[in-house]
Amino acid sequence: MLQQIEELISEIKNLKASNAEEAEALRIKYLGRKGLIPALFDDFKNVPAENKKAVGMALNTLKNEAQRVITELKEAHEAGASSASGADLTLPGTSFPIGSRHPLSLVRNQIVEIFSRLGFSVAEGPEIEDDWHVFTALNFPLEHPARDMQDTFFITKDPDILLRTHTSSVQVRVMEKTQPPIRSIFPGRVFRNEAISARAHCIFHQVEGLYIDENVSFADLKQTLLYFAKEFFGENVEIRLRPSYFPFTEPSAEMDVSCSICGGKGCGVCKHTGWLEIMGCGMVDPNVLENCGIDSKKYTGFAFGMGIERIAMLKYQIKDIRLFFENDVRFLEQFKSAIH
Ligand code: 2NL
Repeated sequence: MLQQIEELISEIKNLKASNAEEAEALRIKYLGRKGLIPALFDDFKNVPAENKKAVGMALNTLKNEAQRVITELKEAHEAGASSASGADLTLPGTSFPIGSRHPLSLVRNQIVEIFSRLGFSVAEGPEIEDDWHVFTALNFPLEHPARDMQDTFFITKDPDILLRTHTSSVQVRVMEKTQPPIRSIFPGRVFRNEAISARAHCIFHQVEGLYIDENVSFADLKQTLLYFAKEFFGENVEIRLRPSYFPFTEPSAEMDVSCSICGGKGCGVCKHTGWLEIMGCGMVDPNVLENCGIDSKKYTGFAFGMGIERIAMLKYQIKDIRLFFENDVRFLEQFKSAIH
């Protein structure tokens, strides 16, 4: 009987089943109520006393081995293509919705990318500023209306501490730290104490730029901004500069681009002028250079500033600035983009 048990053990070790039904048939054959192994257990009573220990141990090994092998065969088939619940586990999973960049980030990144090709680096600075960096160094006279509480957010009783109203404060910090040549752009969030409407918001974003070196001229300003306009709005865009005024530049100008909607013929978007205003610019006032420790006899420079919201509204034809700050996914989803 011992020999018979040994043969069964090696037979069981080599069992194969190609599906769950075959595995179940094997279970019935070896372990079922009328199976081979229970039959051997029944014969156990006929084993002579002196052999009982050895045969008993062999029988237990046989039973354990049969249970292990047949359970493994069953589990292998249950974990296959069709599970116990009948679900097809080879189907692709449910995909998560992919997020998208905010339109202001897309436009800012595009502006930064265009100027980096011209060798401009990017600099950032604090949103909470002092009077010197936001106004005084930039040639704002003491009585200038921009300093008024109606236009600027002061966050403590101390009138020296305020939220920056433009990113020019970062340019002042860079000029104070570094001698020319300076060629940088300054993207960032700015704050103005304004009533919120479809066209204005108390928080918005700017990109300003600054180029200071020996012999920088108004022609350099014009050529740089023309390059930017063509890269951003397309090769066929035209620009025009209109005289303007800023405390920190002299001379100063506003730059318009030909309306991309009507191609300059006149439409609702450009208010039938054919032109869209996109930024302010000018030659840095010598007083500003001196305030920041730069020799205005040796160096000249140009600067410019644009509102990112305004550019994004023109680019995507967005009619209400408040949409940028509501973060409604139905709005944000419209800017899914493969780049940036
Ligand atoms: C606008 C106009 C402008 C500047 C910003 C600047 C900065 C320094 C010195 C001189 Cl430190 N200028 N920035 C110059 C001209 C215009 O922005 O309409 N921005 C939205």
